[in-house]
Amino acid sequence: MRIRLTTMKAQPRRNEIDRPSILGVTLMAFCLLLVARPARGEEENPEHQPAAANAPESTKRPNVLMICIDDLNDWVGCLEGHSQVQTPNIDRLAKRGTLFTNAHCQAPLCNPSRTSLLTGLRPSTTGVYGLAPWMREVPELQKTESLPQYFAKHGYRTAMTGKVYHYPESHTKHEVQVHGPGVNLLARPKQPLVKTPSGHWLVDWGEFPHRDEDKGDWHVASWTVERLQQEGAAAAEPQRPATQGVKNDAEQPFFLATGFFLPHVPLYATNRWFSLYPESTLKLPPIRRDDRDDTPRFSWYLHWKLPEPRLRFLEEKNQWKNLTRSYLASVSFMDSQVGRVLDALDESGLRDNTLVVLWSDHGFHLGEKLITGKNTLWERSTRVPLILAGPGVAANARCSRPAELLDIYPTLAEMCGLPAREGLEGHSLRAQLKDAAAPRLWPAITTHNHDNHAVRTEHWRYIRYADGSEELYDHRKDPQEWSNLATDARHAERLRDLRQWLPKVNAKPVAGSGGRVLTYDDGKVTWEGKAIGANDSIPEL
Ligand SMILES: [Ca+2]
Repeated sequence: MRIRLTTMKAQPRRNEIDRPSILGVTLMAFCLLLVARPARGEEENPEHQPAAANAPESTKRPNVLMICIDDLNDWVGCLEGHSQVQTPNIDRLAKRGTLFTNAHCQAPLCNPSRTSLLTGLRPSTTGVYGLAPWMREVPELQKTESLPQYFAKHGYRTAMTGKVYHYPESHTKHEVQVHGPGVNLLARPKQPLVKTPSGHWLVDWGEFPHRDEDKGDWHVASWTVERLQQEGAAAAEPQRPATQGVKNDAEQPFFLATGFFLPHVPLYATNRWFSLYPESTLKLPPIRRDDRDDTPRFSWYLHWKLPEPRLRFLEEKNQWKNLTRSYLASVSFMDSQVGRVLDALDESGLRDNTLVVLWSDHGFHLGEKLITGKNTLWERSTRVPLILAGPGVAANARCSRPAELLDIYPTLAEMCGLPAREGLEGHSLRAQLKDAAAPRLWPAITTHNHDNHAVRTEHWRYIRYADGSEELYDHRKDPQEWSNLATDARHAERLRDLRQWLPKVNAKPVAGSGGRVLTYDDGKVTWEGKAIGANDSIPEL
């Protein structure tokens, strides 16, 4: 048993989820091998895995519609991250599929998160931690088959629009066969609505009169809707000539990725969306003023100086409610665009043979832990919506097992009957898509910059920073992660267990790294190329 477990990608053998004995762990692992792993002979010899071996019940390979969202935390109705948020469309997708309620990003920042999801590799393996570089500039990643490329290799027709990768079409032209419109904010006020300390043009929010039809995400949704209409028409009309890569060919299903930019800043929305969240009854996220008293100083280094302001600025300038409303309004607008896409899928007649996956690249703080933005290893930055629906997926199911965005690549490949791709670091969620209660061995691991990691199990979050400082939170008693238990001797054994999950590979930042890059070498901390002294005061705004 030990030998077999050791062959499982050298992951730690022990799982602390319910503090089981070694025997319990062994049994659990054995069950997992039965449930989730192919027989040993098949595992070691890819020749024994025909393309259709894991195909869904239908012999036809499903289409894939991947809906990607930027900076959306768990403020969606079905995840209950904010009691007032209105996202009827994401909620209806969750109802007709499986919602992962404990899903986490691999990095709390766009470029490393998306690079990880699309290559199937951890940030600690790629060495991509910052907003730069573009992944194809990294020699080791130049030939890596990305998720859409792998689908194209196996006969899928691939297309994307909006923000799927962090980089624009000038960089991504070899990633898919057909490109729709990229990221474009379009409707913007002439002057910023809020004067923030950084003055960064993206960091702005507020109600601003414009037409929803003039927003970039509207255009992205429109292109996707049109594409789905064309696919539906082609499927209904076998003799129709192929245009723009759209054709009726059962051997060539489509892989269509559509990426929404909101609720990424700037958070501009019209009165229609603001009026959903009246200021008089608005609930602000719960915070504790002393929350950072028991977090290591190193936790501040992860977001030492961001364009996103601290809570203190929001309070001093009376902007906390406005930012919260702007975020909620933008979430609801974005949700309405998801709704247009889902409606088009329903109307295309392709719904029953299309696997839909919806994810966000990371979360977002709105005052929690005294900051706004991302770039932390806490729940608010790492927890994301992850929903799958369609053929082979249980409907109206909620899975609380830890899941990673990294799991999307192997999951989609398996659900579509593609051969298992070697070298992926995630694990297929197929067992949980059939039965949300199916056991799962692995925790979710989030990494921010070199050698800072969070390990999330069903009930615990463990954080270890590069200088060795640690945090531990019990989610059954402390869902806001207010009380750091890492120094409590009663948890020593749990900490030992959790440390075993930390990635064994910790690549240094690749050449060309930039944009929110933190390094820690020989006790010296450097943020974006500038040294931070051990006694430097923490930036307050
Ligand atoms: Ca605290």
